[in-house]
Amino acid sequence: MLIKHRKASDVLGSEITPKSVFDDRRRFLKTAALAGAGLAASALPSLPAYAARTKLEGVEKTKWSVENLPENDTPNSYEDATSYNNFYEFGTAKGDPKDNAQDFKTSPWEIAVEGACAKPGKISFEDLIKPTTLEERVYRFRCVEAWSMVIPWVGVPLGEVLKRFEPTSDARYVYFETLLDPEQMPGQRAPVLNWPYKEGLRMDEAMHPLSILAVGMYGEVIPNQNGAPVRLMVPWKYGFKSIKSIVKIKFQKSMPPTSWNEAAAREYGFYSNVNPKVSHPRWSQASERRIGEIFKRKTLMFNGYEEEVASLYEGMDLRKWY
Ligand SMILES: Nc1nc2c(c(=O)[nH]1)N[C@H]1C(S)=C(S)[C@@H](COP(=O)(O)O)O[C@H]1N2
Ligand SMILES: [Mo]
Repeated sequence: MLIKHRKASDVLGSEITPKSVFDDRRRFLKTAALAGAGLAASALPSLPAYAARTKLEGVEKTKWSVENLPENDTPNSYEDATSYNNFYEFGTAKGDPKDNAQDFKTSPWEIAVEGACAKPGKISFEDLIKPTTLEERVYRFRCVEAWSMVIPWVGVPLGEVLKRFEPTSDARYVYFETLLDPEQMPGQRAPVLNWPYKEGLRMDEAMHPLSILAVGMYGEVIPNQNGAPVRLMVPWKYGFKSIKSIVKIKFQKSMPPTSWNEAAAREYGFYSNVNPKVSHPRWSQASERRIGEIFKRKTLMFNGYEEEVASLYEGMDLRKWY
């Protein structure tokens, strides 16, 4: 069994918040919102980022584990990674996903896999993590907004999962889709993006060993605000490619539409490789601020994974294919 619910004795004192405080805070937030009151966050009782944190068992270290990180790449705190998020289905402010996604239902969960493959079907969350070992991989994560984090993800190699469905030679691209459920996802009640959120990869990118389906962070299941129960993680691309709460995967011949490309084609291309030499139309991509640090650092080509992935793009004009 891979999932173990944490025993009360495993939980650090600081993580424990009595249910009554949790309920009070939620009531408090609702009331504050209704009253339109702009109250300081410090006035709120503290609440764990994830009410019932669940440990993942049997997570194997990899060559991308924390031991092998370059010295200047220290993982961000759990608090940073789970309270500063982009997940527009739960609101557009960085603190919204943490506040609004706590009751999001992530179990049972199924992903439909279809399109150009010999064995289309459905895969449950449990099936997804069963035959594969869970791997810990500490990856740099770079948002197009020029901030970054270093996060210990737990995931399964995307390519290994895709192979189970036996993609055919028509499978030149893979398309991903997030859940569409305005009842649970308040952000979807307004046309902020073309819902559901969509993303795509070229087949060789999807099969690359660095691409993972992440099911955990910091050794535990992914908190809702980070894309529970399963989200994509492609560390050499800007963060918006790492689509959250995936319910559909489709193999196809043509280049898939992507939400951000549909929203602003000039700003967000299909490839979205981290590239300090190609500016976003509204800001430079040459530097980034690591969350928790004061000074900016230089952005690395392919987010520092150049050695591993540069060959995928040999001969391509990366200004054209941004
Ligand atoms: N479904 C969905 N996936 C999404 C997003 C989103 O709004 N909806 N935002 C993207 C963006 S812009 C970023 S930077 C990352 C943020 O991931 P994090 O909150 O875990 O840091 O998720 C990406 N995946
Ligand atoms: Mo982003």
